[in-house]
Amino acid sequence: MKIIDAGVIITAPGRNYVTLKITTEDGVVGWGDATLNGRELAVATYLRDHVCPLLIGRDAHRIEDIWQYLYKGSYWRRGPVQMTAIAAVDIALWDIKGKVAGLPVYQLLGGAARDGVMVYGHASGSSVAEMLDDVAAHLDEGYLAVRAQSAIPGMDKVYGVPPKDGRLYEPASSNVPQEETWETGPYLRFVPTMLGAVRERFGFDVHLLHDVHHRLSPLEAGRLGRDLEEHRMFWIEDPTPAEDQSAFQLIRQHTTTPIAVGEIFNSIWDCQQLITERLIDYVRTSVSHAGGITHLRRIFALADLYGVRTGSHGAGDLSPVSFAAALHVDLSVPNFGIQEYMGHRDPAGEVFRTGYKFENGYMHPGDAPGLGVEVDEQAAAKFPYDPKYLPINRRRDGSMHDW
Ligand code: CS2
Ligand code: MG
Repeated sequence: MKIIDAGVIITAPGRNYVTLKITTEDGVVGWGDATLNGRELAVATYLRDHVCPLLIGRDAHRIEDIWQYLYKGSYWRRGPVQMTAIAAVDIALWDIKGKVAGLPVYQLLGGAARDGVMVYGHASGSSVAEMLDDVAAHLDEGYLAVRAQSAIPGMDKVYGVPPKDGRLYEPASSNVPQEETWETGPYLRFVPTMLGAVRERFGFDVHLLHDVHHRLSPLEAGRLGRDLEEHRMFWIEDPTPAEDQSAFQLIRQHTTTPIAVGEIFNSIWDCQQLITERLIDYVRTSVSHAGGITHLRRIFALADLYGVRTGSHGAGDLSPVSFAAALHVDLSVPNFGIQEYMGHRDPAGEVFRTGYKFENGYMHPGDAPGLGVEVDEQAAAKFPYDPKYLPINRRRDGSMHDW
């Protein structure tokens, strides 16, 4: 089944998304998510100039061969731009294979290993009271798991908290990187109180998560983990920058609080030591940044060998195409843990027609052939690319810090 066309759609319905469209000689279309928040055009160019021309004439059924062709064939290895581009091709080809087979992608991956995919939502607030009300709202909607983030006294802005003007939280909100000020002390002193307030009001039945977002040293992360042990966290996420995987040995020496890492990883080698030395409890690699369904399944299979469970990234900057693909993988793997579900703001729904459903804290991708998502190209054309950057953090002394 030959590929006769491959093209890139850049659209900004609420935020920027990059989508790959692959068309076969039989007229079957597959969609892939190629969105890399803040660096969208890099992936779009990589696809348009270096990948799409090489796809023409290839057999769309040969997913693994095309994956290897694009990975080994570039000579240069890994990296978020290349692996997001390969991911988009891979996701689109699995979409095509499902449509041709008349089966939802999860059926091609071995079928459902569970009835539904437990998801967690984002609760946040510019105060603890506001955050607690947002947790309550999520529980009322049926969520079983909630991530809690709140403003930190003494800090003007902090990751994960919506602007005070009531706008929804979208980290890439400025056409130049917004500079935020960070100090670790106030954060380390406040977070146990903030998360303790969740336990005090809602008890221990709700799965409670928190995203540290790469901002602590390994020892500070060990300290935070120990201070949170009484709150029985589901996980703390990205406690320290994870390029140095061995740093997590120090965290493990100090705390039993579960750790989740991986949303910024793009290959199995980024997390190989974390998994094989059991330095993490959940691996968060996403289908759209870690080489697609084909590579993500390899990462999750390795994790399964070591008792590490999945916890894929699912922020709003991963498009509904990759969120649907994530649900198909989540449904099929034996070591599923949890799936992040931040949702997608309107008017994204005008562009991406999705089939996945939320019910009582669980989601299901639906049983439409393929991924179950279609892209309305006429609607997409109404929302031109809108250059945006993620913020950066500086310490009070002006030095750069992780955001
Ligand atoms: C966050 C993301 O959802 C998360 O866990 O880490 O919101 C992250 O900040 C964005 O995806 C960056 O684009
Ligand atoms: Mg995160």
